[in-house]
Amino acid sequence: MHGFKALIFDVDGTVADTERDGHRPAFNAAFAAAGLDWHWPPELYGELLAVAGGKERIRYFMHRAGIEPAPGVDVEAFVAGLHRDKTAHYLALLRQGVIPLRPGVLRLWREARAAGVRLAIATTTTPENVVALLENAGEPGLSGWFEVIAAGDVVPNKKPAPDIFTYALERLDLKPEDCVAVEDSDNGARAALDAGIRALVVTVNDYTVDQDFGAAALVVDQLGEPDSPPRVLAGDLGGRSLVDLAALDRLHRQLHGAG
Ligand code: XBP
Ligand code: MG
Repeated sequence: MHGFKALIFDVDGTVADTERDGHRPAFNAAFAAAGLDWHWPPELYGELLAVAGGKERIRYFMHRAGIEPAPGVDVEAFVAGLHRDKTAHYLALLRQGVIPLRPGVLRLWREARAAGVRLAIATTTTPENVVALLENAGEPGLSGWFEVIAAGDVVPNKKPAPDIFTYALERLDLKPEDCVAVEDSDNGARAALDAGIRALVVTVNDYTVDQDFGAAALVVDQLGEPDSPPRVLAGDLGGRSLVDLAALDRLHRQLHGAG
């Protein structure tokens, strides 16, 4: 029996490294198809990741670059159209099965399922992107493992606002202290912490490694597999060799008592 009842996972950057070789080329393909000369190379994209959400990121780019919509063009509709096309390109990429899950993700989900720990998603990206990523990850029916997929525009404010975590907690009918969150970015960490989830694990990636994760309980470079243990950047694994339910339970108990 564990002190927590559910794991709530972010998707982009946490479940898989989707940004540089997934979302980014999909944005560029949509720009090219629309006849725009915009192009987001990997480094610029890292800067644009400061803003979560594809539509929000396009608007942020336009603002930064001083790009005005053509006269008579409704900017909301223009951005929404571009983003719809970007999603189509991204889904096509996912269906090629070229974006694997990060190390330890499936291992931890399997362990959670076996132990009766509930699984949920809290992400900024669109729900169809989440389902496609999971269904092309090599484990048939994987998206069905998740009781709640809280995604995209179901809440008014994207991360770092806490809204998507609060929404996931409501759908799970759980309190923040019943859950462990797994994130990869400063925006995501703030969202989880501001939703009241203190048992927060951050698995950094190349885009986020130098960010500030506030009061995150544990920061690692990956969840880890038996043959590739994680590097611990903050906090500790309590003698465990990877991020497993026992390590999370210890961390949760330190924050919340015996529960
Ligand atoms: C993920 C994002 C998303 C993706 C693009 O943030 O910021 O915007 O980059 O997704 P997080 P969409 O991992 O913090 O949830 O284009 O579908 O919005
Ligand atoms: Mg993320």
